[in-house]
Amino acid sequence: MSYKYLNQFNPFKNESVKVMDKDGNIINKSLMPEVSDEELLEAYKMMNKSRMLDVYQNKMQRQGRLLSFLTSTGQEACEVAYINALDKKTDHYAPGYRNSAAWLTMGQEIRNIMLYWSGNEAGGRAPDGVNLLPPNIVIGTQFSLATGLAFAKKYFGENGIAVTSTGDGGMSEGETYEAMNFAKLHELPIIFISENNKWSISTPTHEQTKSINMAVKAVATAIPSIKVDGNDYLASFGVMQEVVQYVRSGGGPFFVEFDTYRLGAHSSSDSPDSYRPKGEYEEHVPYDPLIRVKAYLIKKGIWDENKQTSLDEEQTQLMAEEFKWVEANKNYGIEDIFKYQFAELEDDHKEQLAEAKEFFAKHPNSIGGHH
Ligand SMILES: Cc1ncc(C[n+]2csc(CCOP(=O)(O)OP(=O)(O)O)c2C)c(N)n1
Ligand SMILES: [Mg+2]
Repeated sequence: MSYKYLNQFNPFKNESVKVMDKDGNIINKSLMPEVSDEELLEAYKMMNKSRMLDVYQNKMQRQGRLLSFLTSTGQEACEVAYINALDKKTDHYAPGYRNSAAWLTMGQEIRNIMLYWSGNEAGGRAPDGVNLLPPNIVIGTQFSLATGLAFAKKYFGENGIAVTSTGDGGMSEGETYEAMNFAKLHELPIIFISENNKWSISTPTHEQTKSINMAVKAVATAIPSIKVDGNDYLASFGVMQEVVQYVRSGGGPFFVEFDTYRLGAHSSSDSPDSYRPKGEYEEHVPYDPLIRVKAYLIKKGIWDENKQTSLDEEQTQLMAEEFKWVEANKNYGIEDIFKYQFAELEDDHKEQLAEAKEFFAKHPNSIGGHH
């Protein structure tokens, strides 16, 4: 099979796939993927939806109406692209925690995401028929879970593939290597992704690994890899389409590094101003993936500022409606915190449950409610 991207970019030379420049001009015509203007517009609207979700949740969190949450701001292009390249009926996605753009693209509901960040675990569950696992907060676990899914798919002779993603920090975690090693040993149908956003909370990438990039880390497991400009939707989508084809046709695992940048804080409880070098954020703002696709669509004559304003308003309105539902439905019975771990509660759990009931009976409006 001849490839446009695979085998053409050497991770050891730190080569990276790019199609568009930061102003939305196509700089590598031969690398342009097959995507219609309509499909690109849909992808852009999804990226924008994720951004509006982040903006809205941030406001709610600052008002004390949402617990801590993590944004995809700056990373929307690769997240929407890698999900759009899948067959959502047969493929499964095991995410981390900073993946709301990918969750939305899979078909997760806005209210579930908001519910999850309100402290209600039920929000981690995807609607029936959506092959999305709950967020994984413990770094690395999603690589093992996806490997298990891929193993099952191969074992049962199904056509689907598994996809999973972690950050740059996640690539320094033992579990990610273990999962990749096992997946390659069994030639499983799986795509491992690292969204390299240059930070692991307050640790810059260069302080947690000496590797020149994340893509080379796959090489020791014999998994082929590629590095892509993750802020370039067209490059990300094109590469993913080929990678999906490679894996689905029995090639075994593949690893993709998306070169991106965390434009926001690590979480809503963190202030990057205390550790991010002065000027770094400003340097990255022009590379915002939304600006790039928007500029491209405007040049094509299918987008303009009026349409943007209406879209922002419409999506923000949607967030407000969903959040209204969440505020009315977020609380759950205290028993829910205890009842899923053991068939029968242990004595100390019974004591804790009684104590919690007493506390909330006395303080029904305590901050966080039944979180
Ligand atoms: C196994 C494990 N160790 C430590 C943590 C604490 N922790 C939460 S986020 C984070 C940084 C992860 O950085 P990265 O993988 O680059 O993902 P990003 O947040 O940048 O998307 C750490 C160390 C954790 N959640 N799980
Ligand atoms: Mg990171």
